[in-house]
Amino acid sequence: MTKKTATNQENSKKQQLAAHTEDGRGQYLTTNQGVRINDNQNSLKAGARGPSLLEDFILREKLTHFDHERIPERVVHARGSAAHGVFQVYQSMANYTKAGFLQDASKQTPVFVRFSTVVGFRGSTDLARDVRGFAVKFYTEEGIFDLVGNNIPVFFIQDAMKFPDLVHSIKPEPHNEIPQATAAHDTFWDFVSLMPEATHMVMWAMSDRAIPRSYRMMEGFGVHTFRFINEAGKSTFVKFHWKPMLGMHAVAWDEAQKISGADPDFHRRDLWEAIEKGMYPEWELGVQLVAEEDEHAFPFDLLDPTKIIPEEMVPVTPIGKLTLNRNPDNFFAETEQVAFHPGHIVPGLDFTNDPLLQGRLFSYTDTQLIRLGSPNFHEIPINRSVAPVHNNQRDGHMRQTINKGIASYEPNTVGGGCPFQAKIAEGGFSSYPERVEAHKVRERSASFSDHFSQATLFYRSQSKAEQRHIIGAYSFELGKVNRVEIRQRMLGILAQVDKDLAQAVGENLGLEVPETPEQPINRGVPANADQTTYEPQSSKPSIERSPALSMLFTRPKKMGIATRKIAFLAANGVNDADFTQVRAVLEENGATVQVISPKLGTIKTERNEAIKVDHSFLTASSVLFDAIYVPGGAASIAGLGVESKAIHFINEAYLHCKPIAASKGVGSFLAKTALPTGILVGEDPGLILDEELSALKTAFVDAIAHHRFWDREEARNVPA
Ligand code: HDD
Repeated sequence: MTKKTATNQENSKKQQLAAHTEDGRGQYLTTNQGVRINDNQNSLKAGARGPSLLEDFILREKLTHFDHERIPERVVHARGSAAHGVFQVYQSMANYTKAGFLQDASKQTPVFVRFSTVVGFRGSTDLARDVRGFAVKFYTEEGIFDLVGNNIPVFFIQDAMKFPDLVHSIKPEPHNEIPQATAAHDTFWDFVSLMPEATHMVMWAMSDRAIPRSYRMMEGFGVHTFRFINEAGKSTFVKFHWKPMLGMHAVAWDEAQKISGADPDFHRRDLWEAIEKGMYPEWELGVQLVAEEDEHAFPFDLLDPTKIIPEEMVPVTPIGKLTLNRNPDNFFAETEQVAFHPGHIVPGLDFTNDPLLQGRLFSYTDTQLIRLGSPNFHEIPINRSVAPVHNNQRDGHMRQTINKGIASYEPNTVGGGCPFQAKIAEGGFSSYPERVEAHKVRERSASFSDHFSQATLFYRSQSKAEQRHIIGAYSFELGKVNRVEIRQRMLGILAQVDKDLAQAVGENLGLEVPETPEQPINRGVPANADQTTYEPQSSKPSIERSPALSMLFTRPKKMGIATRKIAFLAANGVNDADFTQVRAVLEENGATVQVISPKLGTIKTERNEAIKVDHSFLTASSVLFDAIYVPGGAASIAGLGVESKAIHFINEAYLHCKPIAASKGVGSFLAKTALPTGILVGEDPGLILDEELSALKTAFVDAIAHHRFWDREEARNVPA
């Protein structure tokens, strides 16, 4: 992440939004009709103790507007956070696409990006185990392009026909609206245990990808195969990837659950604060390109959204950079009212026949009509194109545009034939003339029926720690399922993916995995179909291992500790050198230090300097920090030693495999914690407990950059 000057943030979209931005500072309070208000405290009454009068237009207007403040939340992805930014391509992509925003390396295209969870309601927690939405609106000079993706590169289902079933199964159960923001209940696992095509995506959702440390530290994917179209009309298949410059990092599952209590806005706050500090989050846009003639060169179908193209088969080429550099001014006006749509594309891009994508092309406009209430949702400032909009669409609720002239049809002569169609050479959009010759059928292509091999590839490509977390996640989620037959059916599916995985989960659930498990039955079959044609086909993964699938094997482009949050545990009498020197080195590296003490206010150092306390142990929790440091100072150590929450703080950070540093002389306090002593400390590079100050500083910065020391999980036995 880099610090940028404000001038980089000036762009056509910002100027457009400025015309719609209101600022009440230094202004009179008025009604919506512009009448200045003299009394905003009392309604109009017949006598001070008398009845209120219907005539009170000020009260009526205020209450009516308030009564109508809420709009329906998104049926999925209801909870989200967004930011403005820019996208810049590295070099012209003209060989593959004529899209204007991908031609010129000096051009910055304004963007608005919304991240979201999928299942929870608007007020739910950020740290749910869930897929994250990663939706990017490009305000290009040729119109709006929305890349409406997720942080997982595949989807649960292969056909949009199943989307309402999937969502109904994962949302809270309909009779009592329990549980909130989680898949861990009977209906979801009932559904996916009957639909083997979900197996691959469920595996990703049980991995650490589903509990990211930050929106800034996760990947994004366009999921479907799209098309690039160049000036000559040639098509190339393309899959889109967003790669975070900070690398990918997760929290521990136990930690995620505790963050949900301590700070349900954890991801929202993190994104907001990073941008406010000028530490702008960045991603590279990467593409996997497949020539048109290679459409059938893979052992899976490019149109099947439950499949990836392993990066080892087709590399991801970085083509540009996304930088988020400005927080929204108003959550509702921008983040809530933004309307994404995979069907918003510009010349140079086109769709494929992926049946999930095809269904999405209908669903997103339809949903905005109920959510935003009018076909004029494109006129809401955040949704407006910066390319000029001229057409003969007219009227409707809340129409903003004042269309001049009498010709609202085409062709016409009374309006001089305007607005007129654009030739392709003038930027007119034309669909790729793909040849299609087929019977009209409701069918699933046989090339979509390998449901397990990529799930196996994913599981086998994970590190030991990541596999342990996947086993833990299945055990947790299925442990919340009440019907044993559903758990058992899921074990049957897992046995198709990896026997050891099924065995480990089965053991935690107290269930047997049969020696030769039966092939799971696909229940997602039409009434008249031949069941055998829908049976899941097991085939060998096309490659044995894909290191790119592991978060831990994938190194960040920018290693470092910028924007990490470090807790300093200190009380009166803290050692000056320890405190100031370690704080200085962390802050120089872009990290944020917060001082946690038994009480709020200030503490005094050994040399009587005052230090502001950021949180007492009452409002702070170790789960909100990336690493912990305990400076020396006899009185400070004694003060912490009588604070059970300080001891718990350390134990919990240790449990969650975080870096912990303590200066020399802190031993009496550490002895009260569950940290290992002596030789065991040396075996854990995340524990820096007995170093001189200069060595401590270097080792601590390295440890924070490493993020987590998951190996600790194997041996630990921590009372936290
Ligand atoms: Fe969807 C929202 C991503 C399949 C129907 N979807 C929505 C958002 C994201 C995605 C990121 C939130 C956008 C925002 O921030 O406003 N959806 C995906 C991905 C999918 C996918 C990556 C599979 C590859 N979605 C999908 C299908 C359908 C929908 C198959 C229906 C046929 N999605 C919707 C929706 C939403 C939506 C109901 C809810 C709110 C909205 O559109 O604007 O129309």
